[in-house]
Amino acid sequence: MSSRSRRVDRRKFLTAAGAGMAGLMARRLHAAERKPNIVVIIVDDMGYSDIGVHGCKDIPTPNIDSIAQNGVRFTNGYVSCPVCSPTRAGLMTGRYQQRFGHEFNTGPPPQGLEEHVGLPLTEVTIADLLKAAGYVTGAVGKWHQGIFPHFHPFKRGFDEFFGFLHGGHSYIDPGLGTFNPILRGEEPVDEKDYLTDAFSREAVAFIDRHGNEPFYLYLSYNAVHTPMQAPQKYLDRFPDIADEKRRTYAAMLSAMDDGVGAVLGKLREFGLERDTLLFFIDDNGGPENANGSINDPLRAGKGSMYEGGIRVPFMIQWPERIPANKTYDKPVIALDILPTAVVAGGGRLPGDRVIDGVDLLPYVTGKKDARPHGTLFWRSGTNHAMRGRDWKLVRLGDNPPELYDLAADISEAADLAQAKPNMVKRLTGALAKWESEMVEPVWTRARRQRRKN
Ligand SMILES: [Ca+2]
Repeated sequence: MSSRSRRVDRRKFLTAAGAGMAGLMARRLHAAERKPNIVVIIVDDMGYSDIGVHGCKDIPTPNIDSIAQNGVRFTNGYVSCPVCSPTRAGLMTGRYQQRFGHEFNTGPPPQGLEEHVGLPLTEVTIADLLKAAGYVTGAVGKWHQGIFPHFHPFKRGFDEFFGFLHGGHSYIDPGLGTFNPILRGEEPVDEKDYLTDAFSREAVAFIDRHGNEPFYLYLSYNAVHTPMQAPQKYLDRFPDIADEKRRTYAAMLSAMDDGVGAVLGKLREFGLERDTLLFFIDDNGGPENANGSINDPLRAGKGSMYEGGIRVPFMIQWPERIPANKTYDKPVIALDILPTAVVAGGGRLPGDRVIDGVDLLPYVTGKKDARPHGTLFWRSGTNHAMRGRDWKLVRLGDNPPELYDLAADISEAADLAQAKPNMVKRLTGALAKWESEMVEPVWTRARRQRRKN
């Protein structure tokens, strides 16, 4: 919140206090002066239609759904990559990750290249910016931004960390392990709880420790990524799902939804819910064959440039400032989380680099009516996509470009490239211009240099 909007709010509250509600208003005045807490919940490989508010019938997700009911759900919400690590790099920096070469998943990195494979050290993270604005910062869960010590969350703006550094982890008896241990800070711990429950426990404990100061909590569940593992108590919730993979997926998702509920419950218990800006997002579409997820009505899934890879469940709540139970239909992207959070938290956006995301608050509150983004771009090696208003260009390797009208054809069933050559040309030109600002993927460059030496 800017100091100006704080002053405005304060005047409002003082006026209202004069009307004889001194006690309540004193409490709300305190709320208005306080920086909002910021919580980002990111989940892994969940299907687009696997939550209640997206029409799921076989897996109840009351807690995730409650975020949409208490806030705004984005119906055209995107991530900047159809796989895990680059999406997180974009989210953490507010920038297209191709600007700094974080174009591909991190590995496990080849031996000898570990120090190159991770979120480049030139980048400033949302945690760096919120920490500078006076926040205590904590990361819980999957990191996937590099395993070398200089990529550790402690070096990227976080005061606290509980989780693992690689891209995935077993859930049952996650234990000590040497390859990819569960860490508290930098120390391996012998975790015994089901991993999703452990992350929920740690997220709640973080709020418990820091409820009296502005905090930023980044809660990164690896659920519902493979391996498919769930304890009996969650499996028992789904006796009617016959398919074993889908049943395990449902159990894993249900455990994660419980965790979202525990976080929301703790915020309510402390009276912090109204003053907490909370984002919920999925890091890419579901890999339907691998984990039993469903992306209907979107085409394809994880790894794909079709909507099933990149359009995801995405919602935001902040009862103090954002209306409840609304949908927002203009395209937005995970890159918007950083500027939205940093502006809300009274922080400063870096002035020395392009920030591709925009502050969503004026859009979701109706102050701005324009589209937050006229164009959006995706690139993963030789696969490309771009969205210009409702037109979507897809270019996969050397195949001819495809064109879809997302307003009429969310499933990308009818390729209109032949019928609309001028639109293909226009979008291809915009994509080329965007690409001219991007750099070579870092780990490709590192591998090439190693081969030379
Ligand atoms: Ca993922």
